Amino acid sequence: MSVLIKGGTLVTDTQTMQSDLLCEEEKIVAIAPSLEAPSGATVIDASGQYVMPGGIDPHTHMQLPFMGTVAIEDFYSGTAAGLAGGTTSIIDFVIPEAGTSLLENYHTWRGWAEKSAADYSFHVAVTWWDDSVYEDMGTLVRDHGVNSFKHFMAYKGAMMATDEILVSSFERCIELGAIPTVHAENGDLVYHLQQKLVAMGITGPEGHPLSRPPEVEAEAANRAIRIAETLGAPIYIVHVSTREALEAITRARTNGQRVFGECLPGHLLFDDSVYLNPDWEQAAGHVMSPPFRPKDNQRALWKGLQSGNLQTTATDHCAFCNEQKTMGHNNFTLIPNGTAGIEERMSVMWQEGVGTGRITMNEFVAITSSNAARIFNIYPKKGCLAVGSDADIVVWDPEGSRTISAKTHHSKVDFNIFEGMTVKGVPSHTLSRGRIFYKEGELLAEEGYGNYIDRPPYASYYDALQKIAGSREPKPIARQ
Ligand code: URQ
Ligand code: ZN
Ligand code: ZN
Repeated sequence: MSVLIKGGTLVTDTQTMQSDLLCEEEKIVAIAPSLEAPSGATVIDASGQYVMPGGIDPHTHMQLPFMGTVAIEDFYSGTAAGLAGGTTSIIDFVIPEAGTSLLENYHTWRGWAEKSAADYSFHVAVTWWDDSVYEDMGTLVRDHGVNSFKHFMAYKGAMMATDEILVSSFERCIELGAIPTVHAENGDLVYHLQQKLVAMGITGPEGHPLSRPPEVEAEAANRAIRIAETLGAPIYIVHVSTREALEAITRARTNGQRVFGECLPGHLLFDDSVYLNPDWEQAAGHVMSPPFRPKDNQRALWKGLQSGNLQTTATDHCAFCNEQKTMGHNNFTLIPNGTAGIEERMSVMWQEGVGTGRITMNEFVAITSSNAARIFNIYPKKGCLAVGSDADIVVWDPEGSRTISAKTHHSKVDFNIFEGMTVKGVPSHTLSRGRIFYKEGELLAEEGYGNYIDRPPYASYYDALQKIAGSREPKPIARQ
């Protein structure tokens, strides 16, 4: 199966050039001007279009059991919707209930993801701690291609990681050459404010942002960054939504600390007025955590992307339909938290980023694909246009446009936070490992085509010790 992409302008995170690109057997095999089509090859005329690495969404939650229900998007429909939007890989999350085996949960999620239409990988959440968690993290890194572990500092009583868990897990990440990631909100503060607001009779969606003010994220982000700094761990902060959290990241990075930040298109576009919509469904449909913020935060986040202090965009695609959202009809704390976006991310970031001059096309590729590949150690297999890279490619029509609607999107959810938005800049073709699955408005996704992406550890602490002292694996730190 050969596909020749002719006449396009190749755009990577570092280069822009006129060239043809040939894919064969899942890989990119040639990048050069005026390539001849091998016999039987499919030829895509990319003249007037851009040829870019397929998007990588490093933060999704397909069919997540959460807040008493299950996210409606499954691994097939979610990855298929991603292909329709130009995204060719996702990194989802295994989120064990506290007290349950990380390894067993990993295998459960692997089973769910078998149906994926595009490639996928998993961050594994550390929601509790004992020696078995310590051991399972090692097994996951060594035998299962996991190099990142998630910590929810929010969601008290559910999956909240205490500081003690952060310290133990961050230390273990250092030993293994893995990167810790955090959802940075102070879960104790949120819980306290939620109880206070409900007791005051504030039970509608307007209570959601009031229970999670910017300080709640800023404190947690700074705390996680300082813990990582003290221990010498890298750290990745997911869905950064506030100026203050960005300031903490910027300070640390300026200080030479290895801190990475992610932001979502929703936090770049929407403000907290969405929660004041008199239409309950509209307001509840925007309930996600951290919440959409007062307007000045959006400007700060764009500057974070422009300055390089935020490196990736993701969607946190965690889709609940209107009926599920009504679980919190009388109490906003029970509204399942989450919004969708995997099909919209690339076009929204193109229009609002490149289209406005905020970012260059190369920076667009960096923040929608290559940076995530580099941070999570799958570059240049993913996030790259080079001979030998996976042929995950989006052919981008900068003149094409479409109007976003839940009526026409490919997601299973019946709500879209970008409803009615007309975006200029859309995929004309999306290829996953050399096969065309989206072609000029037609989605051709195939259930089960997606492969699991192994993500190797970074040079681990053990390797360093081995090299320096030739010492054996150090004893695990005695646990309380
Ligand atoms: O917190 C997350 O990232 C998951 C549970 C999705 N929900 C959300 O509101 N962001
Ligand atoms: Zn989160
Ligand atoms: Zn999430």
